[in-house]
Amino acid sequence: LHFENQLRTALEQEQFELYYQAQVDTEQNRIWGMEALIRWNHPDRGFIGPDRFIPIAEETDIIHPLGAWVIRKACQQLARWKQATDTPPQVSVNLSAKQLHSADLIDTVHEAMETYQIMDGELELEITETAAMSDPEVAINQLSRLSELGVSLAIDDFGTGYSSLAYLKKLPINTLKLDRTFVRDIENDRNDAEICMATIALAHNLGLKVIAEGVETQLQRDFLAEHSCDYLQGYLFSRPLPPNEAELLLSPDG
Ligand code: G
Ligand code: G
Ligand code: MN
Ligand code: NA
Repeated sequence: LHFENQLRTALEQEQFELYYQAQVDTEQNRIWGMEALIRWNHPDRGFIGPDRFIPIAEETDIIHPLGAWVIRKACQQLARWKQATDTPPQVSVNLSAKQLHSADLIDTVHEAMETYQIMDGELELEITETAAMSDPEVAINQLSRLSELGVSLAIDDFGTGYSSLAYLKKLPINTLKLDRTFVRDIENDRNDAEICMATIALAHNLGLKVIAEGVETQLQRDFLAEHSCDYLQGYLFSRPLPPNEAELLLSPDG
């Protein structure tokens, strides 16, 4: 309960911040997207990562106001980058399962897009396989409505859940995010390499783009480039950065 109250206070006092991690185009090596990743700048304890408070926010329903704050903040940042740079990225936002199944989600996204003049394809929402699989009818309905708003949709942590191909085909998604556990040992583990290749082929056959997560080495990059992975994300390119530092990456000489 103590922690729950602290989360509420944190939201009121704007103790949360969005960091941004670059997603680069594999061929051109240019920034194509920025993933928003939340941090809690706690007055006593310093920065706290989302793994430590998102699950509690979900259990306590704080995820609804918190998630809405993330969506608005990311759209505000995107509007700023559209003004400040010639080559603005798309911005992607992580959604929790509870948010995806919430009746307010569509209005929240719609309002933020109107307020900040966000156009088709400029905002992407990431949902995990597990979130997309729980209560599929609701999920399909919500995703379709988001898609109609012009939001791009990505399946996060792909390969770690249980989504079937038959089901995936029904979803109006644009992108698969290949989970970083498969990328990590791509050079040494034959099975992981096969999974990466198969996922890329599967995605392309379904008309989807692929982003590989957790790319840390040049060898991983080369393997993924050779196997036509569309986009890459990971420490090799950039860590998650505060907005002003992320913006420096967006300028042509940055
Ligand atoms: O940034 P980091 O690697 O510590 O993120 C850890 C986890 O927290 C990831 O699974 C990421 O998807 C999740 N996460 C980061 N920001 C958000 C957010 O704004 N909302 C939700 N629901 N999850 C987030
Ligand atoms: O589940 P999701 O993909 O949203 O998680 C994003 C998380 O992955 C963030 O916490 C981010 O800090 C972390 N991350 C991003 N790039 C790398 C990387 O190259 N290696 C590792 N180990 N983690 C990464
Ligand atoms: Mn993500
Ligand atoms: Na992920």
